[in-house]
Amino acid sequence: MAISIESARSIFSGTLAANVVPATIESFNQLGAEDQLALIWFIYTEMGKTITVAAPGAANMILAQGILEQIKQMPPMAQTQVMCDLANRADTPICRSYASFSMNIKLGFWYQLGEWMAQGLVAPIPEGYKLSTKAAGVLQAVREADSGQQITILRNMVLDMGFDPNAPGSYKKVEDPVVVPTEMASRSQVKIEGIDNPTVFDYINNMNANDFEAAVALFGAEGALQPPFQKPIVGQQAILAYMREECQGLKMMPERGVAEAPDQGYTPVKVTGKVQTPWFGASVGMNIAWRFLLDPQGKIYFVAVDLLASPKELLNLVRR
Ligand code: 45D
Repeated sequence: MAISIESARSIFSGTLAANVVPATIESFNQLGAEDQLALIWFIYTEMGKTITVAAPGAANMILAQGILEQIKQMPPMAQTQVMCDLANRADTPICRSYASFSMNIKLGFWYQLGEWMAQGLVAPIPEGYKLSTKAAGVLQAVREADSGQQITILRNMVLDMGFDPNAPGSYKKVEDPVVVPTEMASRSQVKIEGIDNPTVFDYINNMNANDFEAAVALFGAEGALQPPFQKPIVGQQAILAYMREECQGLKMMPERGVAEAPDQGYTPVKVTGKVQTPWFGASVGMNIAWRFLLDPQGKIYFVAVDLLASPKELLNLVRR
């Protein structure tokens, strides 16, 4: 069979991803806005007892500052309305602005509102708010997930809010400032048990150095990157834009892997290990698999990044 991005997606098909994430998001989307906000509040405060979220860098937040101040000045009822609008994806100027923010600005925006809610400067979730039965079920599912899965669920809940960024008349997307890569002399070099493939090492080491241009240069012209629970992003330019938004400050700690014999010149490589996000640092290690398919020139034709179902999956290097 000819090799395609579609066929590449099923290499190492025995890899078990954390399906609790999309399943929880789907149930969450069926809840009313107030239930959604209260649920996120409960998840966030429960998580906060064991893991701490880092304050976002001030430079990134300048873009959201105007709207945050505007919300802070509002009477409590209006503040609650803004938050419900965001959850309802209503067509309002604030919801349009929110949709134009990068992922990190969206997260930082809610981080600030959460701080202000705790301090009583923004309308809190009413004391004793009772979740609907359905929302309580979602909360229970989140409790049973591991911390890497919990923060992914939270992130996806936040990313989906605001007004449809693809609707006509939407505001131009605001990009994060481009980060300067770590200088060569201070870069870390990972070791991966069972792997000696230079492309794989270069990929991880460049990502850890925030050198996204170098990382993207490892992909073939038609290469693709598939993030957890998403469709592949195809082509170097699209991958670079994605990395600049989503990969700043990630710490990738691959542990082990396996390289299979090439099929029609294409080599499947699976690597498993942990990834940390700057938002939670070392307090949350996400269990991750990278499923690479390298082309005959050793370029990345395809790589899927999976959030794993359990730590047991870190040891699953079977082809199937
Ligand atoms: O609504 O190799 C309140 C790729 C209540 C790239 C609130 C990758 C009301 C290639 C609490 C105020 C990127 C794919 C809300 C690798 C309310 C590659 C606030 C993987 C919303 C390895 C909520 C990277 C708040 C990975 C403040 C897997 C929520 C990265 C904050 C994963 C949530 C990163 C935060 C993740 C979540 C980061 C800060 C999952 C951050 C999650």
